[in-house]
Amino acid sequence: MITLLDYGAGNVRSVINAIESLGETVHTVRTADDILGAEKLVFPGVGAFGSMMGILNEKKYVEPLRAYLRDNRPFLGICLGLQALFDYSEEALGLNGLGFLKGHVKRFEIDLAVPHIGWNGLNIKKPSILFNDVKGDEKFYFVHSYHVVTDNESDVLTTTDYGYSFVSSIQRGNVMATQFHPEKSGAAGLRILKNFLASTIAKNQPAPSSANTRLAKRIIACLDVRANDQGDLVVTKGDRYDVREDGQVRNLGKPVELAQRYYDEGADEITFLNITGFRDFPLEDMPMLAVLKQTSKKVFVPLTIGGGIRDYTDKNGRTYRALEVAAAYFRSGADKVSIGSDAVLIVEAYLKSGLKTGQSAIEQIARIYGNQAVVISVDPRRVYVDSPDDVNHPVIETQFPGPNGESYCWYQCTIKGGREGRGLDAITLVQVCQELGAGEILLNCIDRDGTGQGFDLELINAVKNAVTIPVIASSGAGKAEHFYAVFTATEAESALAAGIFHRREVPIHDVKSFLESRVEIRN
Ligand code: 1PR
Repeated sequence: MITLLDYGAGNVRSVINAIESLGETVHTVRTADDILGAEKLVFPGVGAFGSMMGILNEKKYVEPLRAYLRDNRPFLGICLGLQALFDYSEEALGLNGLGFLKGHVKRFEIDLAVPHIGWNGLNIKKPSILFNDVKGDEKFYFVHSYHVVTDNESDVLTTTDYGYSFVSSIQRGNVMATQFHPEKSGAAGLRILKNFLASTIAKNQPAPSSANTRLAKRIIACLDVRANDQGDLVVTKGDRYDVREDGQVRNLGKPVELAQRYYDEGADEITFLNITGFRDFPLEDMPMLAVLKQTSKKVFVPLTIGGGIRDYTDKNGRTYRALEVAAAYFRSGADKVSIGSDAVLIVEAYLKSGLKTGQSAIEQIARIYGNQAVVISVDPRRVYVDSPDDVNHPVIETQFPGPNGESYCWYQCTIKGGREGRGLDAITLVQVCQELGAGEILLNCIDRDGTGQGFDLELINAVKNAVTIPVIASSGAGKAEHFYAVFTATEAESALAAGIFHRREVPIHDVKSFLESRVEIRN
């Protein structure tokens, strides 16, 4: 029996699912006594350091945790569960951590995108049961803006390179903790978890390596989901956002089955977009939550879900907050949520008032679940102009002139799945969203969606240059070479595709084989 410390924020469902998939049962901590009585304790901290310590203090878990750790009893911390072991964090100055290990938690100070999101390697510094039968060249999933700085080098189990070398896991006696997420790291991560659950001595250890580790470019499979005219929830796919063919919603498969297939085929991440979320409120449209729950039982890579994250009042007058929708998604197994239409409205309101209210969906979700959990899904379309002076928006000079030979364009934001164009441009949108606390940009492009003509590299470069958070390039992938182009002609951290995977035109494996010797990827 494994005891799991769930302090109520973020996606602990994935950790439970991963442990259960290994044949163990999980008991969730309800009282401080559960901590003291645990045989093996897993602490999957998610979200923000301040809110985590606030809740641990409020629930009076801090002293039992310290006692448990002092007694050298088996402990596995994950992500914030590692950071919590230290004295304090720059993320929430003035709040004490558990102080079991001397040192602190510091924000990345690098020229690369922060958060550090994606699959990176480990430099193993000492033997550990965690590494039994691990080869050593596997990549593991990270998602964090802060890392630990320890006073005791002897506690360092692994380091990882991102701008500089940072501590990616520690071990002191039976207390172990990783910055990466084993529960989201596919087969390699499950191996680490299994070792924690079952191993008592270190054996079959990987050879030590001192080469720098490298963050992989991610290949993301996207499933646009909606009910078809018969009422079945299906994966569909648009052509420039039009998902109907001969009047019917295209049906490309069942969401859970397809997600499982992409996991098996090596997708680094899976995104579900509930594309009618703007009119069918997700908390009334429960099938999406069921899809997430089922998927997260079998798919051990990060899951993002978007669609319908906004405040909403139902016909009985009950008002739901966007935060509640996000919370329901996280509880069902999502690691990140993506906000589309509402982000545009939030930015418009911000630009009008010049005030950060702290109440927008972006700010609220980032505060509780951490910036890395908030993705902004942008649905822009090109608007061509003859001259940069024609509009009051950032304009690019394009190699692909407009229908009347215009050689400039700006990118207009849309809402409601491209149905409504707004006066806001995509560059301003992403900048303000970053300012409000978004952690990643999912950059679609209506002009390229479903066309197979390749990503809009001009758009991606313009957005990437405007923000410091990671950008997912989306829309237009038609062949493996398009992924190579996006990873070499732009600084995008990941690329997403839908149609070519659904129709089996270019399987994920072919994309990865093509990239393998050219771009850092996860095998
Ligand atoms: O506005 O917060 O409720 O979120 C709705 C979400 O649904 C948004 O993220 C929006 O992008 C998405 N969405 C709405 N309508 C459509 C549609 O297609 N009619 N899909 C839609 C957006 C774009 C990508 C697609 C890529 C790759 N689809 O998801 O997967 O373009 O496709 P490709 O590789 O086949 O070219 P809210």
